[in-house]
Amino acid sequence: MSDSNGHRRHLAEGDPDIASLIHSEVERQEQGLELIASENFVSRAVLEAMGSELTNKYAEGYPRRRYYGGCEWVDKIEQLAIDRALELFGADHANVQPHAGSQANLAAYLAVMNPGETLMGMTLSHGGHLTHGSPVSASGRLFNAVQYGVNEDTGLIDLDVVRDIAERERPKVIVAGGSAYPRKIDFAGFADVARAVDAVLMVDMAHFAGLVAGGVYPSPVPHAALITSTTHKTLRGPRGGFILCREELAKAVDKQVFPGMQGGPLEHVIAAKAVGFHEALQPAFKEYVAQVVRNAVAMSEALIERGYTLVSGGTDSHLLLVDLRPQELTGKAAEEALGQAGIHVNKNTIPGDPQSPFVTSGLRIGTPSLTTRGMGVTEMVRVAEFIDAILRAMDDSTIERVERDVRALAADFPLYLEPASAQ
Ligand code: DSN
Repeated sequence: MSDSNGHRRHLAEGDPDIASLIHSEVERQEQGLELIASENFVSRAVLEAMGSELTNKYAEGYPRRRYYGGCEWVDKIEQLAIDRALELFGADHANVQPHAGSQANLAAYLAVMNPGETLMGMTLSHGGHLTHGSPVSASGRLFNAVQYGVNEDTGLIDLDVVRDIAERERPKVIVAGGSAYPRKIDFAGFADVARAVDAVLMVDMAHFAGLVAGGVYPSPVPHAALITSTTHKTLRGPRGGFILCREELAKAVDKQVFPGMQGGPLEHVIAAKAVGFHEALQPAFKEYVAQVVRNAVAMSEALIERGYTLVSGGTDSHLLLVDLRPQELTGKAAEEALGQAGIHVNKNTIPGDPQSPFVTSGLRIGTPSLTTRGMGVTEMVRVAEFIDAILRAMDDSTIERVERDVRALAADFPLYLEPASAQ
């Protein structure tokens, strides 16, 4: 089999244990159906850049302003990543060094506010993110975190409520964006609220960055002074983060990433980010993200037809959130049963969830990964049928039957285990 292991023969010889475990994980990805909304499958080009010798290089500082010698090539690589990020999103300034989204968020906050000042973000249980002020994250410990949520009846952000909270709390930073909000966010409306209370608007576009890049989701760039993101979700680059900002914040952002938050940048990952940005600049990427959204809508409709309730009634992005309360199921039980059949989703709290975050009443389902494999609307309807069959029966024989169907469908859309020359 000419699979990814064929590209890792040194690892197979030097450390067969790790090589074999990686191979098993590649097989899991290949043979299952990946519906975790924050995941995707990178190209071999991204994998090669990430696995390159650039990992050997220390390059603290920024292109042409480093604290180490020998940075002439990594300077060019990092500059290309910056230039491509700017071309893709049209911002004034980009910092491509954050190791992940959490570091990007903390650095962005610290660029415009001090510990103890007020940070306002969407609560995790309503679709926000840990780093938007959750008490268990550094963002909730360093800052005076206040939270807004969605309307529990509609599942939608109510900007009048956001404005009321902002007027009462007078936050220094307002964060828009989240990890389980299926609808488009009104960035212009958030900017109005921020302006009214003299706050800085920051948009965390990690989940929908690819959709923004491909023009199927509104861009926050005209509205937010600070934008943070990861590169590995809908954007389909390597695991990592980046920050975009207006020119007047450029110095502060760079200073808070390095030396504020991090030491040596991961230049191998930055090279892979550059490759991912390059891929996202190609016309085919626009078609890809348009299909991601069509697939999410198709999956929503197929689930609604089968009697499921979706938070906000559907989606206009890459993800949907199923409220399992009418089925009297928990997210935990559903995630486990689907996982046994090779359908990978994650349990997720829904607005007003009576269950704990370890149990939950919801499932978050995303279409970026299956769309990367080339699946379309027809396959989404089949996957909805698989999900429905399992959630209705929740028994071993149904799980075994669906697992066979899952494997057959996955085999029709090969990923990494085909000959390298075919990709
Ligand atoms: N943990 C990611 C997600 O799954 O949405 C966000 O960082």
